[in-house]
Amino acid sequence: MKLSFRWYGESDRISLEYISQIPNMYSVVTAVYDVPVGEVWPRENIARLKKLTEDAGLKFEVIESVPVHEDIKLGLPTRDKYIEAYKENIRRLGEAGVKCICYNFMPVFDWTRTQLDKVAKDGSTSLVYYTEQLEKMDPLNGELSLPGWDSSYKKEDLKHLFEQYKLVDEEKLFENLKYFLEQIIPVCEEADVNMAIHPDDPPWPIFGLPKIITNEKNIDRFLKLVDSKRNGLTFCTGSLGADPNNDLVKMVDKYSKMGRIHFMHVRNIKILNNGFEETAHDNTYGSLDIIGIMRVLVDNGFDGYLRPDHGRMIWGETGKPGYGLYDRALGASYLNGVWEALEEERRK
Ligand code: DNO
Repeated sequence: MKLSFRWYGESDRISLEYISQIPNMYSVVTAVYDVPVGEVWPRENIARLKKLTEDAGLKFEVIESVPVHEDIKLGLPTRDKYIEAYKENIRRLGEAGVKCICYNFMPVFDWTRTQLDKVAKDGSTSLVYYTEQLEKMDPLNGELSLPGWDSSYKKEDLKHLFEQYKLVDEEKLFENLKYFLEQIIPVCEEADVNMAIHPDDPPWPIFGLPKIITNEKNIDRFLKLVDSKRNGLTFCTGSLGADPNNDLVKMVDKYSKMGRIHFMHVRNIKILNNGFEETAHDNTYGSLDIIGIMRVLVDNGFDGYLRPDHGRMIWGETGKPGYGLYDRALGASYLNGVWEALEEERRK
């Protein structure tokens, strides 16, 4: 596995130097952030990110994300121009040596939590999702601010978007995803780039919007939409793991054997009756079998990218919810240690 770490570009408070000091760190995971969704990324911006990364001794091989324009998800006639721009981004990133592009196909919202700073007994804070809090949230009242949330939407645009999504159910969303994949995957073959879809987080419909990358059955269907290795997954344990019906070890085993996992997001969560709480990465802190997941990856010779996912805020750190340095670095080190131990065990 290639250990990697998300970096939000030059405005990130966490320096590339710090990231490179985490043992065994291989690649950054980053993106061009100052270009609106649906537009082509200037070559200079890509080259700059690459240079900064490589100067710090890290690889520039994973992009998270190239966001998909809503018109593509909605299947509007205007989608073709946005798909053309997407293809151009794939080509440009491929030219710059990028091997893996993470993206998602979630309507309107990226990942959703109901509270960003839930204090635990030890004084750390983390992101949580409680059903009763979600029920009180109204995405149309103009006050909602979520971590994965495009804050450039105006209240009116949002209303319109929600109206448009009334015509899009799961079937339609699958159809629109297929249309998109059929056009971009051939470009990926030429550009030597793997696409890695991020599951829906949480893996169930919220605010009446459809969700499709949620469980094994739907992921099987997704992989067949275009049956090419280039059409693969970001397997996010915390997202899929929020549904206790998802057998993560089985799924990781199956999809890594198929060579369809290009990117692993590993984190732990504690599943509750009314939602879930993000915890430290360590096996005993949450409900997920992190060691079991790592074991099948080692057994199957996984050589894709793997990153610690959201960290808690600890040691007084402040910053982007889920994306501080300290707890993610602990997570990286923990995952690296588990990996080394499992590999060692296998060699004996
Ligand atoms: C959350 C992330 C997601 C992910 C996108 C991929 O922390 O895992 O925001 O980057 O869904 O497009």
